[in-house]
Amino acid sequence: MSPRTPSLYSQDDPITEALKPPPSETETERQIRLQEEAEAKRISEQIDEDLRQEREVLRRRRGEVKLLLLGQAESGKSTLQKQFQLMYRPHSLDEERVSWKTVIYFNVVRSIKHILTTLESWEGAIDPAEYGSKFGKPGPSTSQAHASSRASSPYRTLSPVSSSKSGISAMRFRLLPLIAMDSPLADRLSGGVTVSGSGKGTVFVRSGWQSRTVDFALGHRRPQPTENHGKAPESVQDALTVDVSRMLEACQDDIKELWAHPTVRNLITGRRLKLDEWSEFFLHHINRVSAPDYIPTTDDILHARIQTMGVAEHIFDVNIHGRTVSWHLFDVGGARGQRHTWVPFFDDANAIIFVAPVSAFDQYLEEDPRTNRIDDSLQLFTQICSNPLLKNVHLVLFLNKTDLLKAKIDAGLHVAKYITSFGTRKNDYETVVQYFRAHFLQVHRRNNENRRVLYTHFTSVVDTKATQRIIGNVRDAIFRGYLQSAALV
Ligand SMILES: Nc1nc2c(ncn2[C@@H]2O[C@H](COP(=O)(O)OP(=O)(O)OP(=O)(O)O)[C@@H](O)[C@H]2O)c(=O)[nH]1
Ligand SMILES: [Mg+2]
Repeated sequence: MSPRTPSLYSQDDPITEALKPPPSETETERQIRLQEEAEAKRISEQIDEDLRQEREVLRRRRGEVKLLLLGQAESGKSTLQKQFQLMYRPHSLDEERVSWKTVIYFNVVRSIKHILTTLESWEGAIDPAEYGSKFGKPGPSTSQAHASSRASSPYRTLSPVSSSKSGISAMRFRLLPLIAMDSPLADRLSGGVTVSGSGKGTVFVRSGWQSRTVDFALGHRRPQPTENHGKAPESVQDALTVDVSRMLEACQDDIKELWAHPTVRNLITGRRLKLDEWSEFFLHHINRVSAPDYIPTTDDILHARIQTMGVAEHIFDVNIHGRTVSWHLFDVGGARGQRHTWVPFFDDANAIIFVAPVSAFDQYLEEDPRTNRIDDSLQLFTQICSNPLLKNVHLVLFLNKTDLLKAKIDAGLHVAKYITSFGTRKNDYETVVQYFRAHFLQVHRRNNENRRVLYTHFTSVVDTKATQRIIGNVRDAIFRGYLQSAALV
């Protein structure tokens, strides 16, 4: 006889069998049993309901604030998130230092590559005497450099220039191995994932990339505490960063000379070479960054740049007036191709910090080089203010990168050249920030059916002291609004 397949309803099921009333059960016994079963069911359901209510009370008592950080790419959202992390979970940043080292090396390598590529694209227009004569260092012979770079470099665009004995070509040749680390560093950070339409090979990272970078570095295996000999996470080494560190140490003088070279300086002053703020920061600190025992400082981490992909949630327990509230911070990717990922998070948001970089008046979107960044910020802010899902959300505006705005104005940049409506107003910091603020306030006024307040702050979110004070104010204001809405529920 073939064995019967067990069925969910099988009469032979051992549990059904065990629960079956005895065959000799009388009618009275059956009634008592049914009553007891009904009572057991009622108690069980009551316990479930009590647990549910307890969870609900706990959630309300602890409170949960959902805060979204919105704004275009490079506006400073992730940097602001780091400031929240520093304030509410400072030790967690220590665990991430080793992954930030990879980002900083990547930022440096990309910056040098960008300088060399720009130099090459302008070399015909630059006086050859100036171009070739400023470097005293003897480099490899041009033919040697030429042959070697052709044979081994994936960066053909960086091949030596034709002018023989050029100081810059010699330096370029010496920097080639370091430049070639661009690709492995990018792969390490992105985990090999590239985002289509990201243009110039921008590297995006998803939520949790910090620990993944360490895992990749260690071959998907975290060391046991005993293997680690009690060392701090930042001292865990991986072959790639060790290689880059050695190269940086060896090329340090070349990098410094390149950075200080009059041709590079002239290209920067003439705005033919545009460097990002993080490039300038790390090249300025190249002595420290290329030291063999380099560990990123908190300030370095705040200046490091890596683009966010999708939405990353960060949870902080915020103690406010003796009450602990769990803050869920959502840091979104601001590039145009990332903005569709924001909407599912609008539903039950309590507050938004919209970050608009006011220093970007002379910059255009990487995703769309025809769109001025201030214009894009205003358009995006219009969408946020008018979105019906967000009509009750507490709205905060950070007019950010004010330090860079000051520096640009001090360097003599004219706002009216890029924003024609600025007209003949005085080109000083105060007039410019107030002008931009007025535009954002106008957008808000025109899209403010609910008569909500817009809180604005002038910020430089790399400045820890000032930013933490502002975070404190924002936290109090959000919390007041949160208590009011909770009282209305
Ligand atoms: N000097 C200065 N640099 C800033 C400021 N805010 C942000 N930065 C730098 O600008 C770069 C971009 O900042 P992020 O915080 O990564 O920008 P983001 O808004 O998260 O960008 P996406 O993730 O692409 O949406 C980083 O190198 C920051 O250090 C600021 O107020 N002043
Ligand atoms: Mg980001």
